[in-house]
Amino acid sequence: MSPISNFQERTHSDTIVLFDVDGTLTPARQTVSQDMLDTLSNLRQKVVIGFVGGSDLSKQLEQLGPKVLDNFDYCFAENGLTAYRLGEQMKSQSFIEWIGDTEYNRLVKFILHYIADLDIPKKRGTFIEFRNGMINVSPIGRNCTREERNEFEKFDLARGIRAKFVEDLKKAFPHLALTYSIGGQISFDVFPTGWDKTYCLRHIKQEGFKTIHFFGDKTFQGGNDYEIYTHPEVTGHSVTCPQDTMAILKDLFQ
Ligand code: M1P
Repeated sequence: MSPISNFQERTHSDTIVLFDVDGTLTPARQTVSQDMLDTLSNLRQKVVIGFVGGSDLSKQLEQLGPKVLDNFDYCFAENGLTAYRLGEQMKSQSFIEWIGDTEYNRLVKFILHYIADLDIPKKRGTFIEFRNGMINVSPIGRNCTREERNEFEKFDLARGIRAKFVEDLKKAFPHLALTYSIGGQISFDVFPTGWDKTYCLRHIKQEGFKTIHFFGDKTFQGGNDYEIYTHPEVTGHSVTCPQDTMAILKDLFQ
């Protein structure tokens, strides 16, 4: 069966529904429930579905399951900088090609020095995660345990460590058109301005969908769902948790 005829078998083949991952399809950095998988599988009979997450694909495989490329029509990791359509990888751009090694090395040097000087209760490992479309910076380090992750989130909420870090980076690199996005619990993403979640819309443009729905939990200004949620071609839905996502889907599509 060709991909196009596959889409045309949906009862509303001109509609696509896109989902954020953390806080929308799953609890933050946790795995998807069977209830949600069943809901998505039923929805896929009616419309085209995709997810658009800030994380890289390896984390989405952990959270959404090993069959993620089969269960979604579109898989957009790193805001769509890594993209799959019906299991086939689509062509995309890369952060390192955009920034170049000279500026990248200056950025890394600043970040690692900054973290070394930070007075925070715990530091673990992997302070910078290098991805295709962005870098992810974590003051505690991505190797922390779940408990340490929750502790850091609370600490950061009270002290604004990440917000200050982002302000200092903006001051140090005013000539780089970079966006800093605090989307999760322990880190922030750094990517070229414009490479937010609206980036994924480039990959679906040629399909000519009449309606594009988006579900996300960080839809407030400054949240990493804000740009796509407020995009003029998108019907945005702000949710509080995966149960809320399922309830709205039921209202809209049942
Ligand atoms: O999807 C939201 C964010 O999830 C993770 O954030 P954290 O580890 O801080 O909870 C990261 O993968 C981040 O890139 C992503 O935006």
